[in-house]
Amino acid sequence: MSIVILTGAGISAESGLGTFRDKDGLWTRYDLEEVATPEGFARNPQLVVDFYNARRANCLAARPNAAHEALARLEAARPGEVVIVTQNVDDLHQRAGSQSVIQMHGALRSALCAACGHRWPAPDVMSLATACPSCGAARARPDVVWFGEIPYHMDEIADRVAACEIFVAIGTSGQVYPAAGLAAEARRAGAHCVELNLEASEISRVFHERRFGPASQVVPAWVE
Ligand code: BJW
Repeated sequence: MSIVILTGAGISAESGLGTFRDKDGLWTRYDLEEVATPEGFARNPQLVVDFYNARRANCLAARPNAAHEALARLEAARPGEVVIVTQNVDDLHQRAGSQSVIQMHGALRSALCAACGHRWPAPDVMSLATACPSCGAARARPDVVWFGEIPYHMDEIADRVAACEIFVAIGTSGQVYPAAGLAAEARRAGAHCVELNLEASEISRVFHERRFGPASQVVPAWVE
């Protein structure tokens, strides 16, 4: 049984990491054009690096919750059958024990050289003066996918979605593409599609089955 699990910010909400579009979400406090676009980074790189340094500090202090842990148990019980495609840049799935995790929007713990594309482990506090270990340029940026950039591993994700029998979306508002289109692709390919979310999302109608409530409750209940 091939199972693809798409996760979004809602799965990490109960670990204390903010979502983006909820009423107290990050995009109510920050202008996404300024902190999550290449143009914003070009205008004010220090603002963007500070934003991600604060997010990284929150992530370091956070712990996986019952939803992350349930997904790790699912994978352990079904070796080779489960892949998590996460939009999240935190590492809570990995810290819960999940091994098959694709981070389509990048990772807070990774730095990217804007000059040569080299990646390396990000320090807890990134600085614009950091030199790339490969080419030496001082063009370090957070290794995250901003609006207008192409998400990572899209070919592998498309293959896994086309081949899956069960597709589950957890804690995502379904407002950001191409992630938001994956459920419809899975359904077209014949998968049974399940939404686990606090409340109905933009794409709820795509799913065969919907369960609403906090991830720490609905995810373990679905897994067990
Ligand atoms: C709970 C809960 C609890 C709360 N329990 N649940 C017009 C139409 C269509 C597309 C476009 C368009 N104009 C532009 C586009 C493209 C654009 C896009 O989609 N824009 C939309 C805003 C319209 N997309 C892009 O630019 C992407 N690239 C692209 O399209 O390239 C072209 C291409 C692609 C593929 C092939 C070829 C070409 C890139 C998108 C990059 C997104 N980046 C961000 C920030 C970077 C990472 C970071 O800083 O963390 O990624 S934006 C932000 O949104 C972040 C997230 O990963 C992403 C998704 O958010 P998510 O996870 O869904 O969070 P929320 O807050 O929206 O929702 C939380 C949900 O949880 C809610 O439903 C709550 O109810 C729920 N919840 N508590 C369970 N306790």
